Amino acid sequence: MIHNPKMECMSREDMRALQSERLVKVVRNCYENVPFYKSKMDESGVTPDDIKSIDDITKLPFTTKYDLRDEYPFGLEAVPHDRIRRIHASSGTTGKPIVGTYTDNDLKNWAEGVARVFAVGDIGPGDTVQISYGYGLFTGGLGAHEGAAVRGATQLPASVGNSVKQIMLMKDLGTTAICCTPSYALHLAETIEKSDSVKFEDLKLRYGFFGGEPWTWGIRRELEKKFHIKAIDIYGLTEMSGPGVGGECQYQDGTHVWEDMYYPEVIDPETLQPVAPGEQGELVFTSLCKEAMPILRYRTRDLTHLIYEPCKCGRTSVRIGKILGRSDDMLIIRGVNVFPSQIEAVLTEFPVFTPHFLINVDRKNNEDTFDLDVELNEEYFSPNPAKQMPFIKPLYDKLCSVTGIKPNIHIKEPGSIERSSGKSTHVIDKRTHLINWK
Ligand code: DLL
Repeated sequence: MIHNPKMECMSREDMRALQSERLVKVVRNCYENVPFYKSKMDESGVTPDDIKSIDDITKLPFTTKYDLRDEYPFGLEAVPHDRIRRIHASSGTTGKPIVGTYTDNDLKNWAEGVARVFAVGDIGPGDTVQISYGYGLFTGGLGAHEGAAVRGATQLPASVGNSVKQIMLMKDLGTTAICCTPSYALHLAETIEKSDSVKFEDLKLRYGFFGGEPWTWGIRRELEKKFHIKAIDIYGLTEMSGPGVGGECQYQDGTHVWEDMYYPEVIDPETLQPVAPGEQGELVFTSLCKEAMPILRYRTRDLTHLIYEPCKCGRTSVRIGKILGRSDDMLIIRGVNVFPSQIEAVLTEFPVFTPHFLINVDRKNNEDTFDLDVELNEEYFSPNPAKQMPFIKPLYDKLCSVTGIKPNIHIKEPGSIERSSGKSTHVIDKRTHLINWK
């Protein structure tokens, strides 16, 4: 069902008018209340009076992760601090985290965005939503929690970890929807496969709402088949609120963006100009309703494309295609660009392998090395290299043709590649320590 037909099915014309009205307001608010935006706009020679409609958005300067770090913790706050009701933070790999602050209204809008995604699975009273995203500074746990509350569902705040207990609760408490990262869902599926007391047939699961990291169609197929569910992609980022900036509908053909709240653009990361409609580039978001910490033209570093064709579900919003990865995740190996999601897509085409993998990149004798650890499923595994060869060859050929580089493939024992309960790490790049910072 559609949670908010007025907003989700609004005509494009009315949506543009609403976005224009909201953009004009948010830009003025930023200019008048956040010194950071005032100086950025002054530097680029743009004033609030130049922004008359959503079409003027390209006149505005971008905001980057570095700006948020520089303004840590509250430099982007646009309301008196006593109006802040919640603070979250995303864990960066280095340095200070990115802080997200919320007024009452911001929390309400955030929960509304998540509720719209849950409504795709008709989640409501009578449903038990097991929230196996981390609770804490990460937005996944509490974000999904509040969205389930808006839908009137029973919230089961399981958080991450303790997988044996997770599957026991799933069975005993009659969980009907599970929310976690797709990599953790894979791990939960494995835990069930190994369990004597819980079987997939015992579960009442109908839906999975998976996000927080890129995942491929191969993983979707695997999760849907094993759990007997429909797997829905939920997208979001701390800077815009958290999960629920958008989500897939039942047709699973792109992620609907809740455009009344978050305005998406795709730009060429080199020229910073908008790409042609439908072309791949970097996703940029402007928050249209956020009070505590409005953000103008935030460069997400997520690489994707926008889909403008109307969707069969009746929602009129723009959709984003599957996220290829963040530009930060892109590896350059022997001069070739490779995304972990490409490796995952290839690997999941071969049912003899588990979907778990680890890419090891290093530099030896001035040349990049590319080693890929993969696991054969239990029934195919043998420690004898001669017996592994027939499985390696087709995978090797496909990886060479898709990525253009030759990997050294290593077969590992089933279950030996580390599993993650949150966002997964697929890459160890030892070359970074070779960078000369001087
Ligand atoms: O990951 C919010 C979230 C939690 C979304 C749970 C969905 C579910 P951050 O920690 O700030 O927030 O990370 C945001 O994660 O820019 C993407 O790179 C990635 N990401 C989030 N959802 C998806 C998705 C949360 N569905 C960053 N597909 C984003 C691909 C995703 N990547």
